[in-house]
Amino acid sequence: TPAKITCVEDFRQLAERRVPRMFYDYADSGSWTESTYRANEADFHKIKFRQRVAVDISKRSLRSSMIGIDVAMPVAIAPTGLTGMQHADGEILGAKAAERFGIPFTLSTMSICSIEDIAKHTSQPFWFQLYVMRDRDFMERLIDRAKAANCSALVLTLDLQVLGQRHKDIKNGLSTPPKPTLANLINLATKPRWCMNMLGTKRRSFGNIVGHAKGVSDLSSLSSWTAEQFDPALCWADIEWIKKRWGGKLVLKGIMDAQDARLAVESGADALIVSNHGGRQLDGAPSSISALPGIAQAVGKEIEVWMDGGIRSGQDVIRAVALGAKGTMVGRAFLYSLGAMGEAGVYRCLQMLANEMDVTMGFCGRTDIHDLDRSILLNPDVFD
Ligand code: HOC
Repeated sequence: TPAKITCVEDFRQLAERRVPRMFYDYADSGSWTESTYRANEADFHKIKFRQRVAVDISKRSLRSSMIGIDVAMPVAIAPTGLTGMQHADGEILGAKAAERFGIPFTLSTMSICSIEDIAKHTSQPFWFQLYVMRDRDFMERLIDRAKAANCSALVLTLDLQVLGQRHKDIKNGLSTPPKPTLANLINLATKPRWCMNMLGTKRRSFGNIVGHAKGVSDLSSLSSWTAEQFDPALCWADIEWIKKRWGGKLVLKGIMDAQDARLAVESGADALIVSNHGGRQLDGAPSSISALPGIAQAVGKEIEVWMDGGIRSGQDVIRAVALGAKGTMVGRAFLYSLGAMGEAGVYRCLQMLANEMDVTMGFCGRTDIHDLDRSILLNPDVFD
């Protein structure tokens, strides 16, 4: 029951019960063998803390900043596709919970609720995630809409120019909304709460690309649309163009290599995100946390280095910060809590992460998130 939820894994299990199979699987899967997806989570457990005692830890603070924006803890909600299918109006609910908690929310281009929906339901600036598409006019329109909505950062995804195959999505016949097949109807009959919520909203297909991607609803039309639209010729010159056109804070997502990290620094971006897209793209790539130290070292203090992928607790955030991340992003922890309990679930999940971070920091004998570095770990060189 919701009262017994004490960790992200509990949210995952509840979401699995409450969210229709195809959307739960969409959130909870990786590409091909899912080895990278699994490594993202497993590698965090290879990092061991140094427990310290008899240090005055009575006053502790997690407050930090990400690209100059004050945050209650160094965690932002990651951009996730089809979020409004985990729970009706999911992006709006996630943005509201993040705003209430004091952390940034990132809206995906492939969201159900639109940029304008989020702007209407929040009062703080949120972040917008963009892909590089062949249709530059469409990109410009999206950028202009994000500007008009007062978004305070553009998060540019660089690792989805081709699509990693996700077996479960194909097998489930992923579509939004679900097609009324017998299998889907049987599954939906076991999800009355989700159905009731969904009946109460009109937001059931892609809010940002509507009008541009006519007829895109199921996996095959979505895959063809992304294959047509997402520009495989993307190169660093495009990033320069986007930076100019946007004119605000720019964050590059999907950096897994120290050489690319240097190019990201040279591009003038404000931050980069060490990310393998939650193990959903290049299966066989290393886990994000194992790639973080090398990239952090290559970048130094020139721009902020963040990471995402595999964070399932506040302890994982502390591990990432210790290994050089100025910020982190959570995708699945957000989706599980949203699917399980809507806005209240997301808020509770953020509280849980903060509490785990706070206590872990105390066990390490530190009182301020800014004082965390490799010295709080027993094996800081585990991924060197
Ligand atoms: C067929 C889905 O980044 C993800 C998102 C959105 C991808 C759009 C194409 O699922 O990893």
